[in-house]
Amino acid sequence: MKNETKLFIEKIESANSILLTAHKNPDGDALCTMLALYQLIVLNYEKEAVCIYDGNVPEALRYVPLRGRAHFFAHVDLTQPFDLAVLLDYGTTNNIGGTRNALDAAKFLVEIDHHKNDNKLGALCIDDDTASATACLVYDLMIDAGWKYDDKVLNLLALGILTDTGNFKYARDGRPLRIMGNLVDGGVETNRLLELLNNKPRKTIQTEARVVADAEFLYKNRLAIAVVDSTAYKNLDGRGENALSLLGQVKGVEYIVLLKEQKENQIGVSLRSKFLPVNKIAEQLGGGGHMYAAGAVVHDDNLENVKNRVIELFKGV
Ligand SMILES: [Mn+2]
Repeated sequence: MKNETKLFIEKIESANSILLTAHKNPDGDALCTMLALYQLIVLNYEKEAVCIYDGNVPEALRYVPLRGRAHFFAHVDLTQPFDLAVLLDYGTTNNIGGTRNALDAAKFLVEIDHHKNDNKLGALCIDDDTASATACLVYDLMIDAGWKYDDKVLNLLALGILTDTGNFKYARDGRPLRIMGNLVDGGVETNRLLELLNNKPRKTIQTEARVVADAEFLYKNRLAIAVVDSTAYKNLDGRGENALSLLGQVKGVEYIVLLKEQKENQIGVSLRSKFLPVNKIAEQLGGGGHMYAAGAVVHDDNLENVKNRVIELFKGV
């Protein structure tokens, strides 16, 4: 057993109170690995843990196992410091949000993450920035620790992998596929999980379709750029993955940009690429991410300004 695993187990065993959280506006990997770890703690240590998040959980994740165990942080009494806190899949401190105070107050903080991060918060870091999903790290941890698990754990880990790799499109190596092989052998039904995620509100799909219909194509149609204005943004569920995916299916398109008017003076930029990295472009906008999927949040109240800036950054691609 790895030393990190041993230390983590010691901390779980000695803790009287445990807090679990992940990045704000949790995606499938963030929410599902938090809930999987919750269930592993319940099954193996007969202890309760408190799962909290900031922001919104996408509607598409409404029916994931144990969804009801994750609470909006402001609805939970966090006044007493927790003995142990675990922060999953957070990337950078900017992504933590309202759960930060409870993490800072905790007596011991463990982080489990697959993002590149030079400013780590955890006293114990179970990190691997080459992993395709945090779910892979929790799976490895579970095996290394010899923890018992149930179907909920396996399904949650499978959901984390499926969502974070875009159904393996963004798998960085063979590990997520090998883990999924084990999960399927353990009883996970991938078709059932993919159907479970088909739970978006009608207005979301219709908004995404409209956004795609109004997209512009630049640089010999290699760059597709689409805009979600503030009214349409209210209908979005998550990051507008469908719009990004549809635009990526257009012949000749290599880069896809989605600009989202999230609130006053805040424009979200999602970047996707088929061949060349886009994380450098995201960094130039103050964000970051993976080679083929990155993003940024730009503080500007003029959508056209941001759009022109992004178009300029793609010049010469
Ligand atoms: Mn992730």
